[in-house]
Amino acid sequence: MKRIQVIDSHTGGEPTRLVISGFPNLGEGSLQQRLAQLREEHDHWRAACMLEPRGHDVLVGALLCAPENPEATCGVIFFNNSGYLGMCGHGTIGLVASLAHLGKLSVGHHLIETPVGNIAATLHEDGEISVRNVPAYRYRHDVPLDVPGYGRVHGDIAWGGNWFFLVSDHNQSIELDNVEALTAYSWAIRQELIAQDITGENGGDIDHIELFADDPTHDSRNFVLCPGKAYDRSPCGTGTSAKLACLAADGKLDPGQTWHQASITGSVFEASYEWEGERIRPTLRGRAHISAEATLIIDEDDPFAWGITG
Ligand code: PYC
Repeated sequence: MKRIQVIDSHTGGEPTRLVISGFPNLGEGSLQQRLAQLREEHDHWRAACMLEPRGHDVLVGALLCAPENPEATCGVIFFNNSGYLGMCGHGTIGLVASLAHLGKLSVGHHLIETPVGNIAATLHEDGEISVRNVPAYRYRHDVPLDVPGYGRVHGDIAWGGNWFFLVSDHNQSIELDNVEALTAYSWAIRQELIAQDITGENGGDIDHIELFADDPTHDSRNFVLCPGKAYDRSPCGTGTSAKLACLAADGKLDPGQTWHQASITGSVFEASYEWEGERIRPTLRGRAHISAEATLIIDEDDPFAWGITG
């Protein structure tokens, strides 16, 4: 039997499963190299933790790694039911809360390595966590897209640690009772981006679709469809970063000004940015709650030991 030690948490309703131990050794290379090794040689470990019967399509995994830089608190590789994420904002908040729960991290600033660059996280006295994300930017503005069955929409393509297509002219109701329709709509947009070979910079896969609406008490409400077809229950840290990049590019939000991004479930991230050359450096603030301490067991006699795969 193989045993994987995990801590489960949720950030604004979106779950994170932090893998503390039990995965194969990925060596001491860069986080990018270790991600490549995990993807190419050990992907079934991701599947075992993320897919049914142990996981589910909403879950995001975070593999705790020793950092390359001894000054960093840790490294992390994020993944989900369909593959790997560059960065994950809600997942970083979950990572910090989980390490604090284990007594491995204290109030203050922490450098964290990810495959798409270094980030900084702060655990505040009140238990909230800020994440200073990788630099974000808008790559293309107002891209028209004819979506079969729905008609023309326009979206911005922006990087916030993952690639996003951000749409406001959608005529959809961003309410929890409309999630099925929002999922079908956003999936149709994603399929059409693929069909038309519309990508992020250097061919980056636009694997997150983000729809916006007004919100009565916050600056905006979003619906974010993740790569594995589940929607983000939190306001999505990388999606909020992509949104800030667009607001900054349009001159609609000043550096240091606070943006309250609500999710479709009603959870909220507080966000702001600073300019860093042509890009912005977003900071997100939120809170995570611990939901489980567990040992996953992989029994080789179990026909679904490595997950139910399509
Ligand atoms: O918070 O960045 C995020 C995120 C990405 C996918 C799910 N959550």
